[in-house]
Amino acid sequence: MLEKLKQIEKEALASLQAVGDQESLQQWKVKYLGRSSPLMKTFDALKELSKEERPVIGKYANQIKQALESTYEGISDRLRQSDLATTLQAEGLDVTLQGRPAPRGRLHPTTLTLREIYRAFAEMGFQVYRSREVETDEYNFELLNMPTHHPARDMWDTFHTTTPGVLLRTHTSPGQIHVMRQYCPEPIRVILPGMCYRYEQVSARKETQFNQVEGLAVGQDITMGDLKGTLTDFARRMFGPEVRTRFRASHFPFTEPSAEMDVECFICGGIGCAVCAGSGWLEILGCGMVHPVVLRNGGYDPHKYMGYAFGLGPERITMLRHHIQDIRYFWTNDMRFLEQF
Ligand code: FA5
Repeated sequence: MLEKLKQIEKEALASLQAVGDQESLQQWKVKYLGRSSPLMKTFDALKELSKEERPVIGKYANQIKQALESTYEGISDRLRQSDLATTLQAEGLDVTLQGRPAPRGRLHPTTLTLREIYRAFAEMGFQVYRSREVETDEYNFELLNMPTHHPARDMWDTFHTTTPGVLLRTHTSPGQIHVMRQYCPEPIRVILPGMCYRYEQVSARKETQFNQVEGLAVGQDITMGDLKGTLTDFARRMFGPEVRTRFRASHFPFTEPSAEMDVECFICGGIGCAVCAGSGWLEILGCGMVHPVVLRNGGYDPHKYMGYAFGLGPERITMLRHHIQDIRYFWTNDMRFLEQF
C-alpha cells in the first residue's frame, strides 16, 4: 500500500510540474485530488486494513494530500501572475493605476453675477424676496398701471398658458405688488430676483428666457436722491470704485419719474467702441419713483408713502463684465463656454 501511495505522489507531482495553464491545472486537480482520484480512494479503503496498518497508511496518505494541495496552490498563484503579466503586455491595462478624476461642476456665470448682486444689496440692507414665475395678467400688467390695450404692453409680450389670464411673467415687477400687499403698511427694502420670459426675436442681446433683479424700497421719506445714491453705490460695488454712472430720463408706466442708468463703458474707458456703439456708456437698468397708482394697488396711501424701484438684467451685466458677445451662449450648455468661469 505504501509503495502504491509513493507511486501516486510521484506521478501527481510530476504531472503537476508539467501543467502550463489554468485549464490543465483544473483537470489535474480533478484527476489527483477529486473524489474518485486514487488518493481519495485510499482513504475509503482504510477501513479494510488491519488495525496496525491503518494509522500508518492513513497518516502517510494525509501527508501526500497536504503536499499535493500546497504545491497545487503555489502553481495556481504562479499561473495567475503570469496570466496578468501577459494581459498587461497585450492590452496595456494596468489595474493598479488610479481612476480618472470625475469632472467637477461649477457655477453658471449668471449665478456668479446674481450672487455678487445679492451681496452688494445685502450690504446695503436689502432682503431677497422670491416671487412667482407664473403670473396673472392682472399682476404682470394691470396692477402695474398697464390696463388692457395699453400700448406699453407691446414691449412686454409674453407666453400665455391655456388658462385665460395666466401667463409667464415678462419682468420681476409684479413681485412689487406681492411684496407690498404682504408687508403693507411696513417700510420695505427688498430685491426680487428670478426668471422672466418674453416673446422676443432672439438675438445677440435678447433671449426668450432671462433673469432680472428687481429692487423696491417703500417708506415715508424716500426720494429720487436715495434712488440715485443706492444705484450709484451698487455700480461701484459691482464694477469698482472708479466707475462713473449717469441717469437718463425714460418712461415706464409703473414709475414716475422714470430713468435708465448707464455705466461708463469699461471696455473703452468712455472713449467709444463697438460694444457701447460709440457712446462711451452702457445701459444696465431701468428705474424710477414708484407710481402713485402702483403704491395704491400695493395697499399704500400715495399721499403718505413714497418709494423707488429698479430692474436690472444679470445676463447683460455678465456680458459686459466678461466681454461676452452673444447672450445665446448662456443657454446652449457648451462646455467650452461654461468651463471659462
Ligand atoms: C423692465 O422689465 C422693467 N420692469 C424694469 C423696471 C423695474 C423699471 C422697476 C422701473 C422700475 P426692461 O424691459 O428694460 O424693463 O428690462 C430690464 C432689463 O432686463 C434690461 O435692462 C435687460 O438687462 C433685461 N432684459 C430685458 N429683456 C431682455 C431679453 N429679452 N433678454 C435678456 N435680458 C433682457
